[in-house]
Amino acid sequence: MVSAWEDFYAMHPPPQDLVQNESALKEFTKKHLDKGNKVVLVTSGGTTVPLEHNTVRFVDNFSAGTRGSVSAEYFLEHGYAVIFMYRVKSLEPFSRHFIGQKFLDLLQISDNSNETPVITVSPEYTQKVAIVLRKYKEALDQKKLLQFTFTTLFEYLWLLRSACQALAPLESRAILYLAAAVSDFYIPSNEMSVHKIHSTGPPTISLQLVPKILAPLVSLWVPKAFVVSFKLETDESLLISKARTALNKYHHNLVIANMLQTRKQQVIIVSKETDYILSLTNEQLNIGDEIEQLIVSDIVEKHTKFIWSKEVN
Ligand code: PAZ
Repeated sequence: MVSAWEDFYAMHPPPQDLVQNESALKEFTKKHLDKGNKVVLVTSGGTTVPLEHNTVRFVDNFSAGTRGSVSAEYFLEHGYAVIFMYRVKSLEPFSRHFIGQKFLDLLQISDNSNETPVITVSPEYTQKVAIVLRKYKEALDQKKLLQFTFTTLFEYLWLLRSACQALAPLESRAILYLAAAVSDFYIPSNEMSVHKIHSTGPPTISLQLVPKILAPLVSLWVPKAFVVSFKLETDESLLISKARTALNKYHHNLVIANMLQTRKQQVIIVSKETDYILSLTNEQLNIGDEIEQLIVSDIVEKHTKFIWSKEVN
């Protein structure tokens, strides 16, 4: 019998740039495998579910891309090579420090009417820019950061599978850090309106459940990798039980549970054996400390033990 996820891939064609992305992924993972580096796939941002083939309207999933982009920077600091798979226009590592008006506020312009204006970084920001820029250039020089974008659920799932195929040879040296907010419901391609839905009356839209991709991911695509999924809830009483249900069902390594309202200050690390809180105080939050630093240190420690345990056995 064909499983729901196989059906899903059969019914939704791959994005046009997938073949090109697959060769970039293979080249990246091969290089880091040969060098003995550890590689993490970080997924980040929300997927959309289009309501029309010629998409004017879509259903979106909440995520600014903070968790993923900040975590990617900390993984690089720990020596990992990072594949960063993110939603178009969500936050990216390094550039996240300089978005929107903040970027313009960093700059100063000196105008001498006869000459080309000179634009420089204001002295009060030079140190901050230099710190971020150095880390960014180092990641690029060492070819340790590879980025891909998605928008729709379909693009995300195709790219995720290809990334897993490229990561599989790294076995226990690979981490999957699945922080993206992925749609649970979608309209199948063959039921989607081709053109913009008319607004002559209230439309009836019937959504279907997205197949649970963690199942083939853990059992078939990257069975030897260290897999971390995220669970976002708004009802605190469900958080731990939902995280445990996911662990028991998919048999991966960790679930990081977080509440929408407090996600920047507190997460719960849930494993088969235990669960515990990682958190920042209000003071730490106010001075700009980032909870992702705690999360990534914790994961790196667990991943190191995981690799040892696989090498011993
Ligand atoms: O991107 P962000 O920092 O705004 O939010 C991160 C998050 C809450 C989307 C992430 O931590 C998460 O929980 N992702 C999984 C969401 C889910 O349960 O589908």
